[in-house]
Amino acid sequence: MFLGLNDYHITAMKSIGLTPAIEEHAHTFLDQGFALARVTEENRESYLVTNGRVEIPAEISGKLRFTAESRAHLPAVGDWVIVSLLDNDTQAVIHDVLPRKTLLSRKAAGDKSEQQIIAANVDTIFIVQGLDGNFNLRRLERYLIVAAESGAQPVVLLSKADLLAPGELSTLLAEAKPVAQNVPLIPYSATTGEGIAELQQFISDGTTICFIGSSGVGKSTLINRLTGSELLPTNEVRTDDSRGRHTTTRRQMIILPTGGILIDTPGMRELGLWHAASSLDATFPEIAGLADECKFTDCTHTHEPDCAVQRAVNDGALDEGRYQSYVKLRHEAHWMEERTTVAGRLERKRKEKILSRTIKHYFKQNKHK
Ligand SMILES: Nc1nc2c(ncn2[C@@H]2O[C@H](COP(=O)(O)OP(=O)(O)OP(=O)(O)O)[C@@H](O)[C@H]2O)c(=O)[nH]1
Ligand SMILES: [Mg+2]
Ligand SMILES: [Zn+2]
Repeated sequence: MFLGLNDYHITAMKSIGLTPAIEEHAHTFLDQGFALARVTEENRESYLVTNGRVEIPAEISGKLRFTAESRAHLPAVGDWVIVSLLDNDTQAVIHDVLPRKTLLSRKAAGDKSEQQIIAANVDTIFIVQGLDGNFNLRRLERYLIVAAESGAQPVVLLSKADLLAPGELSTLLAEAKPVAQNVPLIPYSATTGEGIAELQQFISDGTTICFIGSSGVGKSTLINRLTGSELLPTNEVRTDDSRGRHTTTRRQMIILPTGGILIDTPGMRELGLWHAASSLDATFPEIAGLADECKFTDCTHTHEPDCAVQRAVNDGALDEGRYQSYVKLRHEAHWMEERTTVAGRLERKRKEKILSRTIKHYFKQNKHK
């Protein structure tokens, strides 16, 4: 039986990450006979929710669906939700989503300018990258920005260390270190077990950890190893390019009996930036520092004169690959913000107004000719 208000069990709730803030928010609802639960799985429009003891299917109430301003306002894995129970407490209806402490999201795949939530209320993000053909510093930068934007703490896990020849690991680590900056960087092997104890230090009772990374890097394999079971399906990667086969197809929360809450996610083909302008500078601190010395405060570091960033690239003080990556990501982040924020939309409107005035002016002048 699903436990409602009367069976609200604080220890069980804490094991699934309950915080004093959520408890506080939930109080008024609990007084009215609703129950508190956490979303553990999302399948299109249906969900699974738990109270730390039992997991049951749930659907969104008509009102919540109707009043949600966008997809991002609907529940996602990791959300704390207010539910009512039906059918002998075997089915729940979600009425409200409680305020989120952190929110891990990206631009939805495809052409739409829409936010897609990966997970909510995450404390730590395990960014998993393979030390095989998947190793790519430019991709790592992208993941670091998305993680920084979420408000959760990132940790970079480099999987498949067992596949490297002796000496190779130190070379790859030396390359990854300046990209990861202060973010912990842990090489490990799910096959031999090396590095596992080190990454386990980030897992503790009540903390929520979300695993992200390309398909085939070993997210589900690592979760299986941590749970000591074959709970999640895994699949071999293609030998020619180390790519995975998109084995995991949904976001799913796994609660470790030893404490800790893990969220497995499907490997991402593209990780488009949602709002990221503020995390960009945090991920590229050396470039942000140089930018203070550019002549123009809104310098894009691409064509402007007296640009300290371009100067540093020319002098060899700034890595060219990192510079190119920064320019590309900055452009992407600004483009998205112009389309999706109020301030951005106003700015775009202003530009369009100027353009339309210029066009009108041009036609007026030509008419008199
Ligand atoms: N040699 C080696 N192989 C590993 C390691 N970790 C995972 N693998 C293998 O990599 C393959 C892909 O692992 P998965 O766990 O399915 O990868 P995933 O990240 O969950 O992939 P998606 O679910 O598709 O996103 C499997 O064949 C694993 O056995 C490791 O540390 N070393
Ligand atoms: Mg998987
Ligand atoms: Zn500049």
